[in-house]
Amino acid sequence: MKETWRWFGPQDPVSLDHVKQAGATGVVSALHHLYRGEAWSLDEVLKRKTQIEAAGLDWSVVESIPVHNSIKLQTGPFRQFTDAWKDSLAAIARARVNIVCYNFMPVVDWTRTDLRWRLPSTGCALRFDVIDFAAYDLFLLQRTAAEQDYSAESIAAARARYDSMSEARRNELERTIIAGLPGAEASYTRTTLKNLLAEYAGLTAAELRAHLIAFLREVAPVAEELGARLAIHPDDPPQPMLAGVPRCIFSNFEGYKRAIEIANSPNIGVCLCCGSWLEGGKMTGADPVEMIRYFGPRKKLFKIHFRNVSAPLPHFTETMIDDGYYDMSKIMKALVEVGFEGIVIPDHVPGLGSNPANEGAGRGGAGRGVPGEYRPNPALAYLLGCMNSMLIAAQGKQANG
Ligand SMILES: [Mn+2]
Repeated sequence: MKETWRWFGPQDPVSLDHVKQAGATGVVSALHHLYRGEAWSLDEVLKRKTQIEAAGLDWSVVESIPVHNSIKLQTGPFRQFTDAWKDSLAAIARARVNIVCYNFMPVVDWTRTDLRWRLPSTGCALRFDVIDFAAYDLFLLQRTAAEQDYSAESIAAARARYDSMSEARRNELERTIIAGLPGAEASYTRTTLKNLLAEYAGLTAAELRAHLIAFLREVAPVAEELGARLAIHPDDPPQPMLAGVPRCIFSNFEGYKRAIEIANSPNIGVCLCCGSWLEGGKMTGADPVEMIRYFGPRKKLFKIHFRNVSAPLPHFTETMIDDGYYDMSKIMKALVEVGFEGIVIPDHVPGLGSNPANEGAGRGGAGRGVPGEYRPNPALAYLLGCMNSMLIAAQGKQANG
C-alpha cells in the first residue's frame, strides 16, 4: 500500500517538503480553487501535477471532483454539470492520475460543529455534536418545517443547548456549519443555505439513490474507457438525516453494497474513511474490519482514510490514530490480510504542535477553510509514524526491509 498525505495546494501551510520529510510518497490533492462544478482543464491539472512531482512526490489521488447539487437533485443544468464532471475526469486521466475520490453528500459536505474543541492536552480538535447541529437547524437557521425531522426529546435538548449558548458561540456555530470546511464543495450564507435546503425538501432516500444511480451510469463507462477508478467517500458524519436531507447510501454497509452492485463496474469502488465509519458506530452495520474483509477481496477498496474518533454519534471528537475508541491496528492488519494495494492517508488531525497564536484566525478567503490549523506539521509526522509502525507490525517486517 502507498502512504500519502493530503495537500490543499500552494496556499496550504503544510508544504510538500514537509510531506516528503514525514515519509509520505504521494499526495491527495484537488484543484481546490475550482469547486463550483466547472470542468477542469488539462493545463490546470498538469500545472498542479508538475508542482507535486517537482517536490519528488506522486499525485496519487484526486479528492474530490465536486458533484454539483443539481446532479444530486437531477434538476436544472444537471446535464451540463455531469458533462463538466466527465471532462474533469478525462483531464485527470490524461495527466495519468488514475484514482478519483468523490462523495454524494447533499448540501452540507463534511461538517462539524466545533473547529477548535479544546483537548486535555491543550491542542484543538474537530468535533461534531448532533444536538448542536439541531440547535442550529431549528433555532438559528430556522429551516422550514425542521421540527418535523426531530423527536420531541431532541427538540427539547436542542432548545436547552441553544438557550445556554452565548451570542459569540451561536455565531461561531453558524460559521462552522455554513462556511465550508477545507475540501468541502460549497460555502453558504444563512439565506443561500436555507434556499438550497428548500430545494431538497421532500426528497426521499429512494429518489436520492435513483439520482446517484443515474450519475454512476453516466460516469462509469467514461471511467472504464479512461482507466480511471472512482472511490466514493462515506457521508461525514454518517447521520441518516442531516438538515432534513437523507444521508442514506454511503452511511451504511447495505447502502454501499447496493450502490457498488448496481454500478457493476471494475472502476467503481470504495474510499473507506475509517473516521467517518467509526463516527457511525453500530448504525453502519459493519465495522471497518468487516468492510475491508468484504470489499477488499472483491477488488473494490481503492483508498483508506486512516482516522479515529473518541466515540460514535451522537457526538465525537477527532483523535490521534492511537487515541480513539477503535483499535486501528486491527484495520491495518485486515488491510495486510486482504492484500490491499491502494492508497492510505491519515485524514484530519488534532492540533499537535498547533500555534495558539493562530487560533481564532479562522477561515481564509471566500469563506474557505484554513487547513493548517488542524493539520499542523508535527501532527502529520506523528500520524504517519503511527500508521507506519502499525504497518510494520501487521506485516511482521519493515515495510522496505
Ligand atoms: Mn475522510
